[in-house]
Amino acid sequence: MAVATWEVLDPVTAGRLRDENREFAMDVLQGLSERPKRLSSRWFYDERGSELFADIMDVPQYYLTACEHEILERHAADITQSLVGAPFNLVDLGAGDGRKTMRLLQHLTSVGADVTYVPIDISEQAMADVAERVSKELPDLPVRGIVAEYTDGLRWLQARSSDKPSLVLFLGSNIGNFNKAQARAFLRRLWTALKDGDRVLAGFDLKKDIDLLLSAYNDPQGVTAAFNLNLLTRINAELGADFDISKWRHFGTYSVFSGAMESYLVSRADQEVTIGAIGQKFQFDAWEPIHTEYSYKYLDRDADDLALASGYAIEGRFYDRRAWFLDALWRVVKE
Ligand code: AVI
Repeated sequence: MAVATWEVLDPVTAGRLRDENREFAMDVLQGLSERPKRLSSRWFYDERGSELFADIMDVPQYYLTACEHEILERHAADITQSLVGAPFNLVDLGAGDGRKTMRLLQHLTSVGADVTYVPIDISEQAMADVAERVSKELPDLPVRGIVAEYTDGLRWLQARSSDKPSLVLFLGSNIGNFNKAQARAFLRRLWTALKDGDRVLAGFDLKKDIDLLLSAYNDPQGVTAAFNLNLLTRINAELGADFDISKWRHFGTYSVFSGAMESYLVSRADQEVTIGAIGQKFQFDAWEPIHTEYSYKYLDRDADDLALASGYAIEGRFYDRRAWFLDALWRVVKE
C-alpha cells in the first residue's frame, strides 16, 4: 500500500517571505479605497470559504461540477492516452478535495498506468481530504501533495522537474476567475514551469443561456450568497473589522459585454465600518456595491486563442453531453 504524503510549503521554502495577513490587509485597504469598491476573490478561501465552495459544488444549479465529472468519466482514456505508456506525474492545481480527479485516477489505475498523483492546494484541510479519499479508494497510488498557492506550487514544480512528463490539471473553471490578461500571464508562467511535451488539461465554462448562468450563481439555497458574505466574516475575524453581515446582500449578475458572471456584495443601508488592522473607517451608501468576483465564460475559440497565445498546441477538446463545459487538452511546445 502506497502512503500518501504531502509537504506544506512555508514561505521560505516557497522562495518568498510573505506575511499573508499583511497582504490581506493591504489588498482590502486598496480595494475599498477604489471607486467602485472591490475585494479580490482570492480571499474567499479561508477554511469556512473552502467548505462553502465544496457545498456549492453539490448545489444542483451549479452545473459546472457535474459537467466536468461527466467529461472526465466519458473521456478519461482519450485524455490520458498520450501519457499512459511510460511513468508520469498527474499534477492537480487547485485540487480541492480531489473528487473530480478521482475519475481520471480510477481509469489510470484500472489500466495499470505508472502515475504519481501530485495535488497542489492552498488548503491543508483539502489536502488531508484528498489523501484520505485516495488512500481509501486507490490504496496503491503514490501521492505527493503540496500545500501552496498556485504560483508557489509552480515554482516547486519547476525546481523538482524530473525527466518524467507531467499532465497538469487546471480544472473547475478556475481559469474563469482570471481576466483575459491574467489568464494569459498565468498560462505563460505554467508554460515556463513545464517541459516540452508536457500536457495541460484546462477546464472552461462555456457561454450559454443567461438564465442558467444566473441560477448557478444565485442558488435558492443561498449557498453562493453565504460563500460571498463569508468574505466579510473573514475580514471581521482576521482584520478586526465590524461588518454587520445582516446589512449586506449577495448579488450575482451576468455581463454579456465582458462575458463574465460578476459577484457583488451590496450594502443594504448607509453605514460605516471600522477595520482595526488598517486603522481606518470606511463609509458605504445604501445600495453601494463591492465587486468581489469575475467568473469568465468562454467560447471555444477564446480558449483556443489563449492556448496558442501562451505557447501550447491544441491536442483535444472534450465536452459533456450538453456541451456546457470544455476540458481543453494542450501540449507544451518549446522546440
Ligand atoms: C472557483 N471558481 C471557479 C468558482 C466560479 O464558478 O467562479 C467560484 C464560485 N463563485 C461562485 N460560485 C462558485
